[in-house]
Amino acid sequence: MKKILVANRGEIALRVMRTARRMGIKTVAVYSEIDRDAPHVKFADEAVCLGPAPSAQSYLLGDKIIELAKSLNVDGIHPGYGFLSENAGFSSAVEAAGITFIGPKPKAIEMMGSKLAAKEAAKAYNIPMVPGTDGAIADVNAAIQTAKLIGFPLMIKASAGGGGKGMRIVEKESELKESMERAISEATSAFGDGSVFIEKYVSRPRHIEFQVLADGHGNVVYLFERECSVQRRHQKVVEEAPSAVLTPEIRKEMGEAAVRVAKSCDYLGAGTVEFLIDDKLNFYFLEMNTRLQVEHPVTEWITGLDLVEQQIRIARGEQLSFSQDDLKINGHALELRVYAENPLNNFLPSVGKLERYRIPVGDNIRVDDGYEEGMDIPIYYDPMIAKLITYGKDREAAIQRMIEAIEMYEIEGVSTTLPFGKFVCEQEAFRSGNFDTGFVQQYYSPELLLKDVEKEMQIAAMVALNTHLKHKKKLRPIKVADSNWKDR
Ligand code: MV4
Repeated sequence: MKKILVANRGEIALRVMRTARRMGIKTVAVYSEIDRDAPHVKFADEAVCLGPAPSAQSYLLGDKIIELAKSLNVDGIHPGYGFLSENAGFSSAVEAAGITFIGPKPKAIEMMGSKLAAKEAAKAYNIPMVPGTDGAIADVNAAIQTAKLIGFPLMIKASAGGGGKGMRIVEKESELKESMERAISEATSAFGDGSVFIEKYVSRPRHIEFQVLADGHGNVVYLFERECSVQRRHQKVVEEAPSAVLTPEIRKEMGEAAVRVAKSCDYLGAGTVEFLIDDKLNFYFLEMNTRLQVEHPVTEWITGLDLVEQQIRIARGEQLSFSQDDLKINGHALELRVYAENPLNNFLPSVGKLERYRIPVGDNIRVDDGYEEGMDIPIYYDPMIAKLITYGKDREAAIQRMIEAIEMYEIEGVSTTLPFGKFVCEQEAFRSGNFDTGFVQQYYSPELLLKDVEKEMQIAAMVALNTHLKHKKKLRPIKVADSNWKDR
């Protein structure tokens, strides 16, 4: 593989190209008109404009990207995350054009894109799943029968949904009919597929996902877990590896289940198997994400592996160069997603210009970003500015380093989730490790954050006043009589 096209933008495009360059592979960037001066465009060996800013006219134009790749003699296409990354049609068109798709085969993407197909495949591999219906339920009467078996509360989920889209909780039988009808009609309009199914509702679960790697020679390993329970409306905010609650025994059980999920769809490359885990540490397979995930750096830090390098090696047909027994967890890593959003105003996107932008530097700090000082954060894409990742010998040290790194990070011109990240790191519930997906709802309020911010502003004002008073003494103006300046 001599030349790779990265079909993405921002931090992930840059991150993929850095590894490619290190491996001696040439890079091609694609970009929209608004990203003309973006770092990923400047970094690449070659760059081609796709079209206007809206993704439907640029980053989602799969056929145009493939045509470009052919004309530039590209050997492989890396899709990053989002955009075309989990589009089976794209992956299959790439391969049909004689180019390597750096990711799984279309069949696996398609299977795991359907929650029902995923559960069906997993069933044969002895993977724990939440009790519920085996197939789609269309009929309210069938739903009532199922509900009687599994009990309330329950969840209706869209088969084509995922990441929290197309889900609803049903507390009691009287709500079931209307919820079913709504879920089906929503799924039909949102995904063009009205299939829904029912599961028992697991209350206040933790969200723990396992990273897997599968090569084309039958080797599949797990690179341990990421704890992603600190979420806001299904948007992850803080992720960490390893989880504070897994015992070595449960970790092994879950990891081996994740490997079986990968085998059930003949997986290739880097993938993530999501589990729900309840307060008794029972775990249930939820879904598999067939892409490199935003939060992959925490796994890289605790395993010492470069996941993009692994993806490229696997795509080139190489065997994994290590086995499960070679893999060990080393230390603890934390990631904060730095969004251009205002945590004091309902996390509304705060787009605008990065008037000042200075990243924290030092040991045990990694920043993956795709912006520079002076750039605008466009309204057209995800408002994530950067990922701030810290490392420590243990969880406590990683959290402490995160707080220090947040304090060193200077961003002016837009509001960000940096103060929110610090707030999370300082909560007793977070520090103890004893939290679940209800964390943000339970502990966060803009009023509490405002108190923090005001306290800091007061301290800053006091420091400024103190400095001023100290200097005032030294800078007392000299008497006019001592001056050499003469009035004329
Ligand atoms: C659930 C659940 C409780 N019970 N399924 C949300 C994202 C999607 N991947 C699945 N999700 C959930 N499925 C059952 N049977 C609770 C959630 C859920 C959740 C899961 C992970 C992370 C955050 C969450 C927030 C609310 C609900």
